[in-house]
Amino acid sequence: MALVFIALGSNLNSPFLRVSQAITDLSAHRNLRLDNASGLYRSVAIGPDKQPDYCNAVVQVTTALNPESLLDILQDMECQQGRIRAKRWGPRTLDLDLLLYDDQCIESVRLTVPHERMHERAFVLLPLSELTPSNFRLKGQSIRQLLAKCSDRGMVEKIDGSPAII
Ligand code: A4P
Ligand code: MG
Repeated sequence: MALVFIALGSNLNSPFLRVSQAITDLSAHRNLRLDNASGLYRSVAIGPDKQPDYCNAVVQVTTALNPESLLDILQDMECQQGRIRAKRWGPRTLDLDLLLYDDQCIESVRLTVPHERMHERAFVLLPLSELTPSNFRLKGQSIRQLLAKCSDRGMVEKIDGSPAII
């Protein structure tokens, strides 16, 4: 069994409902066990043009699936929620990224794990910090250290308004 972290993002067609529904769908999948889910975050979009704000979250899942099979499932779920891949970093109904798969480093045509940009994005690091132990390290650094260097640190807030504990 592998311990996996998945990032969820949406900024079209009721983003908060999209992300909540995706968490429900992940928990209902017979090949996945949802162990934990972060709260929901509102974040200013990083990317081209002016885009609506995102809803972001991270979940922790246990699975016997290999990384590529898991990616198949995530991409199916994105399609079911009506995602059309128009342009890179463009607005989307649902984006599901495989952040971490145990402590594996994967470089294949379809997959880069750990996710290439996760260490520099507060909209990933803040929800992830709810689920990881205090000794968690990425690229040798704690989430607090990584967040101090994030350009979007001030553009991410937890939905219930409570400050993220970090
Ligand atoms: N791929 C490679 N590695 C992975 C991985 N670890 N997990 C490949 C998932 N997919 C991975 O992805 C393009 C290809 O990446 C896939 O075919 C897969 O084989 P995509 O989802 O079609 O395209 P994308 O999401 O537009 O590209 P990318 O590079 O994944 O974008 P990011 O880095 O995920 O950024 N701003 C805010 N506030 N919140 C957001 O959630 N998200 C993005 C997307 C931009 N700005 C944002 C947010
Ligand atoms: Mg993606």
